[in-house]
Amino acid sequence: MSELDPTLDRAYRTVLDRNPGEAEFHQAVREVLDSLNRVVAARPEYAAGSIIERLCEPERQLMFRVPWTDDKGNVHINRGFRVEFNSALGPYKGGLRFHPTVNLGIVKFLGFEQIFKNALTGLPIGGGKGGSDFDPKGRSDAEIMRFCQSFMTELYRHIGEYTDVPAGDIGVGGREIGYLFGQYKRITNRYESGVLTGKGLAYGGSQVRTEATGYGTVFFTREMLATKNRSLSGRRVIVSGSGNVAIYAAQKATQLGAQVVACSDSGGYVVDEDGLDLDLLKQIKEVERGRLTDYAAQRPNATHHAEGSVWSVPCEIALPCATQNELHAEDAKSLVANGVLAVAEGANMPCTPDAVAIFADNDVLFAPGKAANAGGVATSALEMQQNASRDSWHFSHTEERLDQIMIDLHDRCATAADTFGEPGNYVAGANISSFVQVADAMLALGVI
Ligand code: NDP
Ligand code: 2IT
Repeated sequence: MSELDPTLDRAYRTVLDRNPGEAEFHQAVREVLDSLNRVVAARPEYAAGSIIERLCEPERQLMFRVPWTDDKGNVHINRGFRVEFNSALGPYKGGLRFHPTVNLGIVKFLGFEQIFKNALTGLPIGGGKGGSDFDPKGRSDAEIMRFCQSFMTELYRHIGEYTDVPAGDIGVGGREIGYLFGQYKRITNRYESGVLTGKGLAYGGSQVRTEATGYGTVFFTREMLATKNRSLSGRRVIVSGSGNVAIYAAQKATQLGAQVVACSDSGGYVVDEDGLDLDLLKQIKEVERGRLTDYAAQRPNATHHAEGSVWSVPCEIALPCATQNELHAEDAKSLVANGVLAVAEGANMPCTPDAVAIFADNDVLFAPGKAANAGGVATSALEMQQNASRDSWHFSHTEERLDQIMIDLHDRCATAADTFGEPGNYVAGANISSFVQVADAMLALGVI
């Protein structure tokens, strides 16, 4: 952490005082403010307009009760959230997370990150996030449907294609978006395709949205490596997680000639020196909703490790794609000792600040999540574009659009880093470039 300029320091202290106990939110705010000393010095109008204070206070925060009945007739009460953080650039946009660890601080950290990520895409979307502490693990399809219907029965009044457009995140994929969209349509009596993204291809979804976050992370990694005249071909890669982002990061890395040798879930990790069998992984994770122990049982050369860290396995490219603060300083040290060249965050804030500092000190190429995983929300914006024009694009065209968005996004971060005297620092580049865009829009819109 650097010393903050007095304007930034004041704003940060207000965030700490006003949001007690929200450690992840504090961490996400601090990470952005740490990049902004030179920006606020160069642009005094930001301080004069209290832009930092305004940015750190969500425009609207919603919390609501979600009652639902399980298959045995027991009534459960979960908590639902939607934080509509900033709409300077467009309607609030960001995913819904269903996981027992979800609380207001988690949703605020994710919503805050989303403001800057969405700005980086170059597309007209503001930032928001939501979810619930509901645990989908082990629940039947009927229970998931009832939960989603109850969740939407409150959420529907707050969202809309011009207001707030949710999508998926941890625990929310195509199945959940289908149930949420169905309930929205039923309650409102409107076929408003653009109110949710990540929809199925049969009813207004976009090609490549399922693959987009993982693919985009690998496209960004390819661009970073290219600045050092390197490529992904022949590289040893590790992903963490084995959900939506991890699977499609592994798939694109494999398509570009890399060998993906390990992945993880909350029960441990597998190492498969033959390269992950992605058809098998998809079958287990997407269709059967099984565990990595099932994968290891079906691959003779794969080993499952219930203890320890996936980051102890040697690799040249590390793609953390599971959850926040999953890669610690000790992990970063072992990655560096094993010769890692590049780390790109497919997940949101998976590397702790100490880990990021270790990568920087050792000249490891490092892409922060708000840049590296922006391909998912960017393709959501392409889905909104297709819905608005009542059109649907082919896979290859949509993938080309995503690829170009990630190339431009990489260049935007690299250029901002150069301009502010930090060449190669993608953290600074991503934060500065997106902050300036959002701040200028906020100034233009007046004190609102
Ligand atoms: P999924 O639910 O599809 O998969 C999540 C994966 O991470 C699972 O393998 C899960 O293991 C693991 N995981 C989740 N929480 C924990 C935990 N607390 N400890 C250990 N492992 C955990 O989610 P996604 O792939 O969609 O999301 C992964 C990350 O990517 C998140 O940080 C998300 O915010 C981010 N992201 C997602 C985008 C998207 O479009 N989906 C876009 C941009 C970022 P298990 O099954 O055992 O729980
Ligand atoms: O963190 C993210 O960017 C997402 N979960 C995707 C958000 C979206 O609106 O597609």
